[in-house]
Amino acid sequence: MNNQAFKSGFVSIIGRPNVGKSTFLNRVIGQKIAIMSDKPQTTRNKIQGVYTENDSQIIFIDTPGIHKPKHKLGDFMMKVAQNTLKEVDLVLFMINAVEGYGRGDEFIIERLKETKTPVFLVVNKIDEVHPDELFPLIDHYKSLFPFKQIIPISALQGNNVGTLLDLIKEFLPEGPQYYPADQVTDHPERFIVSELIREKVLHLTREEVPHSIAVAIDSMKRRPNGDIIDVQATIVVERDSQKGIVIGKQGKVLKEVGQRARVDIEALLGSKVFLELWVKVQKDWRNKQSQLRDFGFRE
Ligand code: GDP
Ligand code: MG
Ligand code: K
Repeated sequence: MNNQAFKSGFVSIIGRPNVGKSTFLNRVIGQKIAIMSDKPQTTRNKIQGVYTENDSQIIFIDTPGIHKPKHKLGDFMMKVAQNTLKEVDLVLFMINAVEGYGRGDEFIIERLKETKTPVFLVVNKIDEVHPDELFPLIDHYKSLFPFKQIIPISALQGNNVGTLLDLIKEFLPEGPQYYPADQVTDHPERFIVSELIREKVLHLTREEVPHSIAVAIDSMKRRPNGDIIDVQATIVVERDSQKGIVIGKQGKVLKEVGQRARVDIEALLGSKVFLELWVKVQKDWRNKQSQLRDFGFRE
């Protein structure tokens, strides 16, 4: 009989864009719930991934990148991220072993110093560097902040990810099992669907459409006979020129977005999906705080 108490807690993953936060989360949870992209700041909302073992449960929060706010949306994201840091049991500060120390990290470390939450330094992408390069990098970070643990990993290949999970478990307080063991996310499916569509737009338009685009799910309903889910969504851009790019010549780009998104949404929902997409111009929406909520930005 195992008489050790159940452990559980909330873990926030922070780090500069593209260090591998979503890749890590996806590897641990084993399902595509956070959206991966090689463009920065794909993840704008909190996404919880729940990792359950028979003696523990880790609830991961993939926070928006902390960075110096340039406009209202940035401000809002910062507030979300900072509140998150205070609420969690542990923070994983992830860095990229290839890029090394950068000014974005300096800003994050300043924020970390403002909370009492313990922090692990996770050095990701070690598959891309020689071990000798790691030591000076780690020493540098050590001199900046009293990390409780320093763990080099490769989120992509899986090296040391198990070790990191064990260390997290050791650190968690005794607590209840918050979620059923088979639940990996408490995020509404609608949000994941909108992120899947947004991801396809970003991929297919390359650098031409900025991250300011948003996707709103207008309707998501299963047909009465049960075998098809109808999804209607609107892609919101800031300028007419962007609308043209998203639609493409003779609607080619939008059609491709729809086809690729549908495949992923069908996999997510386990059902045939009929997807309809619209594109709408809404000028300067980033600076309109009141509209943020409509697109699912929550505090
Ligand atoms: P996020 O912005 O921090 O969520 O970063 P992502 O998880 O979206 O990853 C950004 C890019 O880095 C993607 O192209 C990933 O495939 C890549 N990446 C993530 N982890 C690793 C890793 O351990 N090794 C390598 N070589 N690439 C990685
Ligand atoms: Mg991400
Ligand atoms: K990203």
